[in-house]
Amino acid sequence: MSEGQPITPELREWVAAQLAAGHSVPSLRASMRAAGWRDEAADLALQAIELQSTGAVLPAAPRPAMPGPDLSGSPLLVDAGDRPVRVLQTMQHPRVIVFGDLLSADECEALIAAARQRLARSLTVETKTGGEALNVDRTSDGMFFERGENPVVARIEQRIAKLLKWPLEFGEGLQILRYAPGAQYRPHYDYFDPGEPGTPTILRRGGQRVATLVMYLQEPEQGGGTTFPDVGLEVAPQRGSAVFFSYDRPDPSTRTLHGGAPVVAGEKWVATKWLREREFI
Ligand code: PD2
Ligand code: ZN
Repeated sequence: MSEGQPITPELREWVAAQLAAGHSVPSLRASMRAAGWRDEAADLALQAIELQSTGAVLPAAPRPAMPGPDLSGSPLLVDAGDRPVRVLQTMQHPRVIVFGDLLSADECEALIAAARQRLARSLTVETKTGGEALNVDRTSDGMFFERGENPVVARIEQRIAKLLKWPLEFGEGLQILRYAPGAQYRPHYDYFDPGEPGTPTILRRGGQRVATLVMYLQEPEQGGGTTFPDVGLEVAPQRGSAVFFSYDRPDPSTRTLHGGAPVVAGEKWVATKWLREREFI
């Protein structure tokens, strides 16, 4: 069990009362999650209480601890439900996976067409205040789709959930970014800085970000790679491909510092899906 979430007598009583009232273990787990418990800690606490009181063992939560495909056996293709996706490159630390053939050319076009009229100069989430602000480190234009907003968005979100083995409901809406020549996204972390005063407000909705998937919708003629400066990695922005990376704690030790290199010629378009630790409503 994680530190700071001990099995108190009150918790034991609450669990006993809920079970006696006929509530299921999954519903208890959901309530504990809503109250800020991490799933793994909630499962361990529920299991410990159940074991102590009845000797029975609860079924483990089916969800793995972190998003990401099962790459045991080093498959070249991963089943993403409606489409096999290529595994082009992997790195352990930071955890980075480059996927090929994640999106069709038609899907890339459809996302760009639906986003184009709604672009505005990109804002970034301000952990100082919990709001959003213009950021000189990010010179792209962007917009957000609602989750499931149109059939193409919904289909791609289902594919991502299956590929990364992470519930669709734990994902933020898709973000679309367009980089004109000279535009870039300077190196940053995608998690919310725990030391900033606005972060607790942001975390109330879905908890921390734990992974990022950047999908390339249109490749520029030159520049625009996604860089990981700590490890000297640069991913080429090839249409239909994507780079996935995950971070199991909001800390630079994850080595997930990353940026969008300046576009030198042409226009780069991406779609970003951020995954949270809990349901993002
Ligand atoms: O467009 C990119 O390559 C990029 C780089 C870094 C996108 C993001 N971060 C992001 O959307 O967070
Ligand atoms: Zn980023």
